[in-house]
Amino acid sequence: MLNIVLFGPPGAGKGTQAAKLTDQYSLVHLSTGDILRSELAAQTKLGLEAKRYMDRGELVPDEVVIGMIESKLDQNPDAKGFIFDGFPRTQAQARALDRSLSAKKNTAITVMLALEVEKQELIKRLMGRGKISGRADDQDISVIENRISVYNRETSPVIDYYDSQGKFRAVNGMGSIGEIFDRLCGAIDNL
Ligand code: B4P
Repeated sequence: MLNIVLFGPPGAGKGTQAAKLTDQYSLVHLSTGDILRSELAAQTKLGLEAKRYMDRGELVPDEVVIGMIESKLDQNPDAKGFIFDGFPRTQAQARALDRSLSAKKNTAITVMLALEVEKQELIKRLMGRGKISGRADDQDISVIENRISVYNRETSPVIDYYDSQGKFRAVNGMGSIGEIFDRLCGAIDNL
């Protein structure tokens, strides 16, 4: 199986590139952000609970997102591989993902592809999306700044977790969507 962790700060292009990689490599795309937003749209208890964190730019508790990913692994018995977009965001999530992939699928993460983007570009992209998406967390500069701080403090240590396993690859996330996609495919095809 080809199992990719697509990593990077908010606005790095994870969701954008994950959709293209899913088509290219016939993978199942699992985005915790998308799952949480669909729970919220359906007004489920989980979605309403998660909204309190998302609107402030904070991480939703580990046990909530780990449970969501585990049920998605169960719902995709025939997957050729997975692309994890926005997950794991903490080392506890990374450890849980390793355990679940091993126990449920007898497989492991193949590679972590980490998109690197300058902070001013992240803010520009997120504010741009906020104008059309209606997402509360994309429309307020202080929430965007908090998401980037939370990433630096709580999420970036996940790089060390995969680096220690020899699975971390940095990818330049500046430039056009097509250029970045070509870089990601190059990194995968070179594995
Ligand atoms: P996510 O939905 O994962 O949101 P994100 O990181 O902001 O989005 P992404 O990185 O995918 O967006 P993209 O760059 O593609 O998370 C939202 C919230 O959910 C979190 O803050 C947290 O509260 C919660 N959450 C999610 N997962 C969690 C977890 N595992 N644990 C705890 N909490 C969790 O796109 C951004 C914009 O840039 C788009 O408009 C796009 O069109 C544009 N863009 C992309 N590439 C571009 C390029 N090359 N040039 C110009 N624009 C580009």
